[in-house]
Amino acid sequence: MAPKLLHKTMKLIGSLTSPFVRKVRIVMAEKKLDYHLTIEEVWSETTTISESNPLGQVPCLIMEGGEALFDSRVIVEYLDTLSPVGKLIPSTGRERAEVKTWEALADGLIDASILARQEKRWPSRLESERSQAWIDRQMAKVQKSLVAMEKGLGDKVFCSGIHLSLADIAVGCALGYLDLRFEELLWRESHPALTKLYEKLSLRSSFVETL
Ligand code: GSF
Repeated sequence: MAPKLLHKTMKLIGSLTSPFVRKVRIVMAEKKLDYHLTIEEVWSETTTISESNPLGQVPCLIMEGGEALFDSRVIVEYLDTLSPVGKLIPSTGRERAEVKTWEALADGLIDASILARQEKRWPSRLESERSQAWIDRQMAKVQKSLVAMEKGLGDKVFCSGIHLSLADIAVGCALGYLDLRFEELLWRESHPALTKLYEKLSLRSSFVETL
């Protein structure tokens, strides 16, 4: 008889607006992996996220045996090993490092934009505690990252290599997050290559289903 554990599905703890959760969900969809999504409001007073992730953040993946994995980079790396379908991270060498650097850049853009947004809007901070210099510092990182991505993509079809990889997914999630929270940046105006990539990615069911 098969052990009972094998019948359980993975549980992803997350929110529908988190770009890091979206990255994980897109990877799940591209790799045709089954999971159960549990919505957690990490900013609410009653959140229990720290029982699974002491850092108090989503995404957090609860594997079939009950062990927790975080953060999103660790989760997607693990998921990519679960099935040979649509390999998203090259296994060795420069190609692997290149994809992971794209991911670091895209995640870093999101981190900076979240820091800027919290500085501006976090309700637990007094108006006098908000620093425009800090917001500007973070938004400069966002702008520089966009410029670097545009240049890195150039006239290629994908960010790295000749197939869809985690690099494209991570970049797509970063651009989608700017659309959601920083519409006023109008990033498309000066980034035609990224615009084209994003249009193409947006047609994939993995992106449509997680918008
Ligand atoms: C970042 C996760 C994160 O910032 C990762 O998983 O890649 N490096 C981590 N999660 C946010 C939600 S979101 O804005 O995507 C989060 O859970 N924030 C709550 C907090 O207290 O930081």
